[in-house]
Amino acid sequence: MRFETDAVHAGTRPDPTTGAVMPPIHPSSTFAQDEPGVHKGFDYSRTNNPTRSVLEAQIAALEGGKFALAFASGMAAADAVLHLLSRGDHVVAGNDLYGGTRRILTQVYERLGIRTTYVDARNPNAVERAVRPETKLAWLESPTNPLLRLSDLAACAAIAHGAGALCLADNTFATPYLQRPLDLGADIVLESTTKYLGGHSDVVGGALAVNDPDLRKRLAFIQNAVGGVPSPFDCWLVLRGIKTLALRVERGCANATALAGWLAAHEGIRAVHYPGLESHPQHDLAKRQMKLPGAMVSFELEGDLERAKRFVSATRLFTLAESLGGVESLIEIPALMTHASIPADERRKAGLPDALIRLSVGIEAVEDLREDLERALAAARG
Ligand code: P1T
Repeated sequence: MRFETDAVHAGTRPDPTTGAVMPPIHPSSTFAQDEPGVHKGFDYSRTNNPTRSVLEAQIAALEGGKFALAFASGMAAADAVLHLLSRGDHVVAGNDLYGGTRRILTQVYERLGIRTTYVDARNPNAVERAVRPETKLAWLESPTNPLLRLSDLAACAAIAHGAGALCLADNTFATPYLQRPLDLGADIVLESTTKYLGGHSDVVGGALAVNDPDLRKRLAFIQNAVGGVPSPFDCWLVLRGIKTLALRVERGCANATALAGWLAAHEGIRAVHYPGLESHPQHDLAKRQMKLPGAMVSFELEGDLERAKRFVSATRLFTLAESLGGVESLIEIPALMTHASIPADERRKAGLPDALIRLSVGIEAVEDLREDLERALAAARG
């Protein structure tokens, strides 16, 4: 089936006992067994749960993967992948990543003897140069958070495989509607389902999608052994969100395209980062790799950090908040909020300006969003 149809139907069918059209929420923590070890496929909800199974089947279908596993957050999903590694193993990661991803790599796994080299992953050669004999994983975000840089996922996956390493693509900014990294050669796709898949800023969750049955088995072992699983109710919220994913992302992209173009032409704006703009250095790659350029935009105002702070505090429709991917528009300053856990010199090395402003463009009327930004620009100037 096509994506929009899968988003509504994959993994679900009317409940055989009641005819319920929507999948039931199964809060049961445990399941009756006929004899010890003989059951209907479920024994304990950390290991598996019927509502979670529906979500996992749904996400696997959307990513074009054979399997998916759901987690309590995007970071719990990331943690499960990093648990595949052992002391002495090495990771090559993009240098523009969600701050929490950088934090778990440097402040949790580095301490356990797993080293990460950060590279400008816009350039596949930089990924290749950083590979060592002990490299086991390439960790990419495309587009990146918050600078909206792209990685050529097919080229980077080929480099990782050449080195005997796995390639992970964090697909949170793109969503499976715009980009399917497994089709491009990635071994693991990570989604923070908190964002576009959930879509309504009312749930925290994460997911991994893979094709290789052995990799699925190893990750499912970690999922059960470590236990970072989502509640059945949270699974159901994500399932409900997914049904409208294509519609929401389509509208968010249209709004973001309009706002990015408008900002780029506006006086007092130093730079706009949006893969849909022809001025974006990787616009051609965006067209090749993504169905649409996404609904995240970042930009820099002329002036200092104080001016940027005045601006983000002056919007009324754009809520000043972390996170992204909900129906409502959000605004933030990554260096002070989502990426504050990255030391200032590391942020500078990665080219992340302190005064960068990030928008998560929602599905509201674009004229209202534009007027809100215009008003806030005037307020920040004054
Ligand atoms: O917040 P959580 O569901 O644990 O997901 C973590 C995560 C992973 N990957 C990317 C690309 C992300 O952007 C995030 C979370 N990001 C934010 C909260 C943010 O505002 O950028």
